[in-house]
Amino acid sequence: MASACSELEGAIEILVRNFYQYAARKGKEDKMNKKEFRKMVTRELHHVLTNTKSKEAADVLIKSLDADADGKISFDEYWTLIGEIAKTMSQQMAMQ
Ligand SMILES: [Ca+2]
Ligand SMILES: [Ca+2]
Repeated sequence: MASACSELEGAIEILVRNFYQYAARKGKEDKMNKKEFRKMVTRELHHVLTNTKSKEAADVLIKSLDADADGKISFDEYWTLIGEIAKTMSQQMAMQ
């Protein structure tokens, strides 16, 4: 895939890989528990999200994303966060 991969395809792959990289650390490999999610947010999203080091802020974020209320972040729920971040970036670009 590598050589035939466009920049956009590579970017999508990174987004997908990023989820599994953190989700696979403990327990269910296809779900991020609170700890895994906090680690991901702190390490990967500290430029676009505020308060990433705050446990409380992360818990609020998890609650707002956790559509099925199982206390864990599935890939779909993670994708909602990516979509929200992308939307914010798009609005910022439109204003420039
Ligand atoms: Ca997990
Ligand atoms: Ca969930």
